[in-house]
Amino acid sequence: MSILQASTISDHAANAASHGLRRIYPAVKHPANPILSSANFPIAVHYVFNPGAIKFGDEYIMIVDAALGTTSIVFWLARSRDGVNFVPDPDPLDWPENPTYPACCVYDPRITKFGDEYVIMHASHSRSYSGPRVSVVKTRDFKKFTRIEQEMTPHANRNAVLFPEKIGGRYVRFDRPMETECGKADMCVSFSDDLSHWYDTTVLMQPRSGWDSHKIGGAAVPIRTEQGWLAIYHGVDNSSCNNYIYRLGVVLLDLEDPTRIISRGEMPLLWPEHDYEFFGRTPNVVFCCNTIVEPDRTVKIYYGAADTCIGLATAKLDDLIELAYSKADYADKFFKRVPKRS
Ligand code: BMA
Repeated sequence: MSILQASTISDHAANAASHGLRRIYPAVKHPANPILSSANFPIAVHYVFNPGAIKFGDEYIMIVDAALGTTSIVFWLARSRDGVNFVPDPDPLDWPENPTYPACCVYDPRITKFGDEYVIMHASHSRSYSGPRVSVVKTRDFKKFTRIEQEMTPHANRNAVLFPEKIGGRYVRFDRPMETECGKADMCVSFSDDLSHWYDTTVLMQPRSGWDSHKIGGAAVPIRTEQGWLAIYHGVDNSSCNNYIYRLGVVLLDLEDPTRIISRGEMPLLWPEHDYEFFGRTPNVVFCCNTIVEPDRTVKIYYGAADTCIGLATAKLDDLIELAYSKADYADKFFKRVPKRS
């Protein structure tokens, strides 16, 4: 075997596990990856990625970004009995129109179960406004979807992720208002009384040096744990000379005050390692919209790979909590030896 054949090298988590380093690399990518790609679809879909995912009845369902030949993205539902083998429905979802913000592209759906309903927050682009905005839709059955009108904001915004319960009597979400599409962007927390008007937007985290140095944003719906809200977020690194690299990491937040960080892991959770994550519509991307927590505290992390296909990784919830306390030990030891320029 040639060491240059990246796709034949097992992923870091699997290698690390065999060396007893599971704590640093807690997520293991599924051997069947990519578990869903455009070839599985009944019509010519070019790319499928960034799925919202949830358990509904006795099925696992994903709502995926499906990029058609016209380059616009539609939402398409795929179903599975085992969480690994997914079959797309015959047609895309019947998504409700937005009269006040007519969308020409929708993407990155995050599904939150809230009581008997499912609330889906996603990004939309409209020809009438510059930059994306957050759209919100609800459903009870994943057949009929109803729009929840949003107050129009001056800034573009996306990566909205609704918490699964009210905190202090208010709805809470992560979001990411942006002044420019490609500038640095912070991950924020906003509040609402009605899911339509969002206020008290507070910067939760900013990019820092390393794997999340350029832009950061919410990824999956936060998980309530005894230690705090465990949130997976994405970080963009622009240190590569010709590209961005998208990775995932974790942060632990106060259960009563989600604007308070208990600990932000310095080590990333998931990053591109394989051909299906390196090559595609957008190279070097892993991007997550939802996880599913199983009764045995295994977390299924569904993720878009290179904006082209869909992967699955699993991790133990307790290892993710531990990752929130991880330190970049080697970098700290190495770089502190380098004297500062006076
Ligand atoms: C983000 C979003 C995602 C996409 C990622 C990488 O800004 O647009 O939908 O997966 O970029 O291209």
